[in-house]
Amino acid sequence: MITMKNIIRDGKTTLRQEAKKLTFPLSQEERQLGHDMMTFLENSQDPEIAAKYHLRAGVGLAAPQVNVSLQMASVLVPGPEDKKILFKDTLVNPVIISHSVQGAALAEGEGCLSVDENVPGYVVRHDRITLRYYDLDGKQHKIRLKNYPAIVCQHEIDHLHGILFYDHINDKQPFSMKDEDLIIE
Ligand code: SB7
Ligand code: NI
Repeated sequence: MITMKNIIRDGKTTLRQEAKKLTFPLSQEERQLGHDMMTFLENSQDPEIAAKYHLRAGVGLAAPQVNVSLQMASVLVPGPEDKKILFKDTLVNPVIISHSVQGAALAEGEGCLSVDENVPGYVVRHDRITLRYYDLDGKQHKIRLKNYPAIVCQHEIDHLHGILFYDHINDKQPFSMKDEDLIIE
């Protein structure tokens, strides 16, 4: 079971490396990692399990965050009414094949399970993306995402390229953005 102990923190080299692409079929170990990352997200969003194991709630987890330098990330975005799920899958070798010109940032900024401090500021990303990825079975998916799920996937894909959310924050004016950029509440 993945817990906070398995999640490496800012300063460790793996977080700043380009992760390796996976080849199919995945090994049993690689598939297990994908399942374990998704289970972590499910556990982290369950108030009782999260309290019991001291898990910080997460909507995504990328393999480099558990010190595995591979292009794999799990995403679990719950909807506004708790029961509905906006997006759930484990992304293997994900690539953003096109995106909107429109930028967007979360009003509250972003956080990261690998960054213990709060770093305030807008993280301006693409509002809409077309994503190509493979699931753990090797099935190819091409999907369009917008708003929050699109932001989360971009945060996770950044991890696969050694980028952390605060790299995008303007350190002189952390809450500056273009008039055109969308703020997602
Ligand atoms: C806010 C939080 C996340 C993504 C986008 C906005 C995910 C936080 C958990 N992670 O550190 C996953 O990499
Ligand atoms: Ni993160």
